Amino acid sequence: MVEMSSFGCYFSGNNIEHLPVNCWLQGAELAADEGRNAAALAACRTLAEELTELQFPAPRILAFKEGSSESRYFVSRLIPAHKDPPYKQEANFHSSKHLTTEQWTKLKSSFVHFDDPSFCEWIRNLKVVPPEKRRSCRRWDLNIDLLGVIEVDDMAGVEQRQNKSGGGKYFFCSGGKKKEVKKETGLGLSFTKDENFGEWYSEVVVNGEMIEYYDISGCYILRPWAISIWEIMQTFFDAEIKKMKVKNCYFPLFVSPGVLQKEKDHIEGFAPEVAWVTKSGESELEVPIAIRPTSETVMYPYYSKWIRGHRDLPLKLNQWCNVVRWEFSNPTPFIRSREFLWQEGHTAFATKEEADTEVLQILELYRCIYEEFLAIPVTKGRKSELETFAGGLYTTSVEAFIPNTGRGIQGATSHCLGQNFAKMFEINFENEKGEKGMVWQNSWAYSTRTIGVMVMVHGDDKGLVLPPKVAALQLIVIPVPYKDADTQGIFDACVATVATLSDAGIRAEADLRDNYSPGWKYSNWEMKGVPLRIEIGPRDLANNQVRAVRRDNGAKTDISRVFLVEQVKGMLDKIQQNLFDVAKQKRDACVEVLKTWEEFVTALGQKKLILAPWCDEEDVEKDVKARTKGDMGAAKSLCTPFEQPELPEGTKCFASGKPAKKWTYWGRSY
Ligand code: 86X
Repeated sequence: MVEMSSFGCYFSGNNIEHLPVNCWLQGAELAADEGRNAAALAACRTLAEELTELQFPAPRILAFKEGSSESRYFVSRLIPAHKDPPYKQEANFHSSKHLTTEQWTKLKSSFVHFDDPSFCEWIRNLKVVPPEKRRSCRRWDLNIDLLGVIEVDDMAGVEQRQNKSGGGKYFFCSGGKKKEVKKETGLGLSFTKDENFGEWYSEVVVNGEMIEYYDISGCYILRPWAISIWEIMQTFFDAEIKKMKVKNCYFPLFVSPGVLQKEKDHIEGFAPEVAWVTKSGESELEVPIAIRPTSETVMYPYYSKWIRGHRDLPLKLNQWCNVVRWEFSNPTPFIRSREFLWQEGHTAFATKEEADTEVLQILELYRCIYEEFLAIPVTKGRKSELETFAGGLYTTSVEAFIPNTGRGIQGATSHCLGQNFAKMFEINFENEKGEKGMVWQNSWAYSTRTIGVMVMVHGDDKGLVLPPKVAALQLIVIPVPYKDADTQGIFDACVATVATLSDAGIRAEADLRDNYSPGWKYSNWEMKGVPLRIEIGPRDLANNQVRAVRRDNGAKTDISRVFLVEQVKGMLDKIQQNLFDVAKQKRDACVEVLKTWEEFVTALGQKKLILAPWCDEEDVEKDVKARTKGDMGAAKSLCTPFEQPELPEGTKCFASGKPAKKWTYWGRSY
């Protein structure tokens, strides 16, 4: 069986002489490289043959391993998931610069997206047959040593889709989704959270003034509304780690290639995501320079230099910085962006015990950020072997869940690296007795992804919903003047209300703009997610009261100005708690505790967060991934929660039937 959900072939016409050859050749190398890719290549090739019946010139074919960075790149460039302006959604292969504008336009316009399920099904079911049965390849010579050729059982479904118009055609098959046509519904959002979550999210983050799209795919402008949330979390976390004697520092953004590749195991698999600087002005750099995707290789050579004896330990450094990972799949603001902000902590200890302790202390801070600040329930636990950071010993994480999509999302990670990096980077020390030892290291990070999870969990059809603890503005005061009522008096009351609340440490402002109606302002601040709105109209003025409206549940309360501060504080606390409670209720409603494969498959189809007994074997997890592969992405283990339900003697693994060792959360994830 050829396993792939993404393959492509490009049929070059005579009209395009200078194809991005490097790129196709790279495909060829890949194909020659591995049996599976060769099969994929052959599938493309046979398809090309069948579809064109030799009416086109020899095709150039690319074949990629499913899920590889190359294939993701390929998909994302030719079927952009990126929500960029159309002119930015261009494939940008290495040699595409050799194409003239016309050639490029032609290439683009000859591109066809195939996502018909029967077509995908067919291509996935192609079988590899031994070389002796191989058909003559006629003039499809590609200088590739094929390991096998595909026998086509049934082309019926495909024939109808042949393109007989001549000229170049590009075919593509993926689990891609059809983009829905955006419907304008006037004010507010054009999509509801339930109907079209993806579009809803994109619209909310923009209309809520959190982000602005940028002219580079996968990069977003973080507007003050988002940054202020980041800063509030940062203030908390920074103070907490300082209590733990962690010091802040800053290492350079750039990484030399030698250093980057030093830790091979760790870099392997990530390499396609590394972004490089190759030029200064017009001249090529002698040695290209990488941009940090994470800073292990940047920092650890200096740990080696700075750590000599036990008195240099522990070394606890943190940096607040940006990192770049050139992702190819479905970029999503905050959730998966090519540049993001994070803190990365890197610590070194004399003993494993100290390292172990810190891993959990940091994890607790991450729980706190999610649960206490962002009002998002998370599960603390340990990652499976397959999901553990390659360079580390064990990985712990806080895991959140998005009920609407039924996907888990890793909230933050705290790794114990063991002594692997110490070995690689020679981070040694001498203990009290003069004996040589290697340090034990940890690393931990949380990123601006936190903000995306918050939007996804709490946002509603009116826009963002910000938990009071992280909202830049906790309360907005809106004057509601009425005809010939005392407008000045109302405005004065608004200003006074803000002053009173600000003095009490509440982040409040009045919206006194005279070019917007109160109604427009209500919607605007609802879109931005301000937790509490205070309206002051003539009646309120007369009664020395204000009207408070909660963003989370719309509840309206009249508050006497005498008790303003206590009442508002109480309401903000209630909102914070309610957001958490509702989120937890929704998440818990999605949890399905089960024991068999059949139940697992059903639950997965119902977007559940699955808790199942597992034998904890890597191959079994691989098998689960393989067996659940499809358009929605495979299921994987999310974490093994530290809080384990009882596991009765004799319980079997849901996937392998072997004796279960633990309860583990499973699901699709971001
Ligand atoms: C893994 C591991 C680790 C420090 C953390 O999770 C906490 C903070 N780092 C990060 N990781 C990579 O190592 C990595 C490496 C390269 Cl070269 C890359 F391009 C992408 C990566 N993504 C994740």
